[in-house]
This record gives sequence, structure tokens and C-alpha cells, in this order.
Amino acid sequence: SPSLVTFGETMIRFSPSEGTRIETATELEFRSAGAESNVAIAAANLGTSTAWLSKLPDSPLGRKVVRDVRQNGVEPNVAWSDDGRQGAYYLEHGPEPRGIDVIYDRTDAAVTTATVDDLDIDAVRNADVFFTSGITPALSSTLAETTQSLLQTARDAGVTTAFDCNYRSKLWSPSAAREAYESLFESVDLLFVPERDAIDVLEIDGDAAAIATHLRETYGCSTVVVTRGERGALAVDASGTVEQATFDAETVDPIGTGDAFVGGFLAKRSEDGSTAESLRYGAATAALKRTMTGDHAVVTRSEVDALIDRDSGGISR
Ligand code: KDG
Repeated sequence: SPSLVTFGETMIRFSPSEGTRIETATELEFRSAGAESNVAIAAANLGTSTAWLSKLPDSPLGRKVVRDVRQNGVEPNVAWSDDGRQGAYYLEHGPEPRGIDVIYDRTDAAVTTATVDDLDIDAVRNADVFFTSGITPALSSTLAETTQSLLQTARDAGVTTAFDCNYRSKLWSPSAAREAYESLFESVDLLFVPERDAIDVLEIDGDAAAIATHLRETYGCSTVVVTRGERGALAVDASGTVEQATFDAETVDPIGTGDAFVGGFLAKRSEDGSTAESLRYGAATAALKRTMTGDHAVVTRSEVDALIDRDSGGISR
């Protein structure tokens, strides 16, 4: 059975080529994307056996998502729905100073009604690691409950639970997110927190080490990883603090970088990699992701290993 199981929404991603405005675009790339399937895909490409749980409409759009996930080496484990929509988003991506704009079209998506009864709970119980992110509980009150019970089910079965806060301001307010996160953290072993979410949403003061230590001590997580974009990442676990620099890479498409980081980290961790090795793997996978269009880290182990060997500057303690 799959070693890494993830749960969440995967959308259709429509995007004009870089620099083109949605208002005037005549062609759109037609891909699939979602934080939790992105994580599974990155890990699968690095050799971890992975499954992704979700609920989708039984339509050509839902089936496109499933084909895409499967083609990327992840086993889709999906509840099909006769009603409910396929979530989508439009991504406009321009050079500085424009940056990125995302327009969601995901209201009433099929996944928003997913309960534990819809999902393959045994896949969760039999996993080594179960992962979901803070996007999922933002999507509906049903999904907030489902997220909580899946994390708890995994925990009770001795499965390592992993969670990335992934705050999305277009989905909910900081205070609603904070309340939801705080009720989930106690069920989380391995917590990933973007530094800006810790500051803006969780309102924790201090540097990355202070943030990680605070979260670890407050919620009893075994490992807390704070991701800091260009400034690297930092983890605190029982043996102390480890820092990891960001690897140099040109950015073609930044969407999915954080998910690639988590996928790379979990792939290494699933081989009993240390926290330092897992951070390094995550950072290298994330750097390679930025060089390609689309949400997915289409990478091989040898590419990740070569980047790590090339750039020993990426290793720091
Ligand atoms: O991490 C990338 C995701 O944010 C993107 O694919 C869209 O899943 C998405 C979301 O809900 O924002």
C-alpha cells in the first residue's frame, strides 16, 4: 500500500503564457494543480509510492484531473460525484512588478462535500505518512471536519501526520484560519509553516527559530519546518535546529514551489533521512520546480542529487 497518502482538492489550472493578460488572452494552458496532489507528485517522482485522495465530479474535467495525477506516478483514490463542480483557477503570471494573480472558480466543487465516509480510510491507516494542507479546511465546514478526522484517524493508527499551513487569503480571513489551524496542530507530527503565515496569520513574534520552537512546544509537533522563500528554511526537532539555504535557480513558474519542497522533504524522510538531509532534498526539489512551467515538480533523483552535489553552498548548519 502507498507509503505517502495525501488528501485535498485538485483544480484545473488555466493560464495564458507568461506576460499575457487574461483579459486579452486567446489561448490558455490547460493543466491540473492542487497543493496536495503537487506534494504527492514531487514525492512520487523521487521514488516514494504515493496515493492522493479526493472527490471529483464524474465528468471529462474530473477524469482529466485523475489522468493527470496518474500520469505523474501517483495513484488517484477518488470518490466520484454526480453533482458538484470541478474547481478551477486562472493564473496570470507577469514579470515584475506585476507578479502573479490567481482567480479562483471553485465554489461548490465536488470535494467540498467530501466526508470520511466518501474516502478510503484504510489507505490513510495503512500509510507511513498522511499529508494535507491548510487549503483543505478552508474550502467548506464539511472539509474542515473531514480534515480533522483524517488527521486524527492517521494519528490513532500510528501514521505520521504532516501538514502545511498554506494560508490563502482569497479563501478565508487570518483569524478564521488561525482558529482552524490551532485546532488541527495538536494532531500534527510534522508541521510546515511558511514564515509569512506564522507572522501574519498565527501572529507569532520572533525569528524563524523562535517560531518553530514556539509551535513545537505549544502543540507537541515532533518537527516544525519554517519555510522562508529566498531566505531558505529552518527546522527544529528533538535534536535541535537545522538551517538550509535556498538553491540558486532561475524562476520560470513559482507556483507549486512550496509543495515541491514538502514532497522532496517527505520523500527523503520516508527513506529515514535525517531532518538535515530531508530539508536539503526539499530545497533542491523546490529549486528545480521553479525552472519549469506548471505546478508539478517533474524531476528525477539524479537531478536532485546533482544539484545538491553542485551547490554545496546549499548546505549549512
Ligand atoms: O501550492 C500551489 C497551489 O496553491 C495552487 O495549485 C492552487 O491548490 C491551489 C490553491 O488552492 O491555492
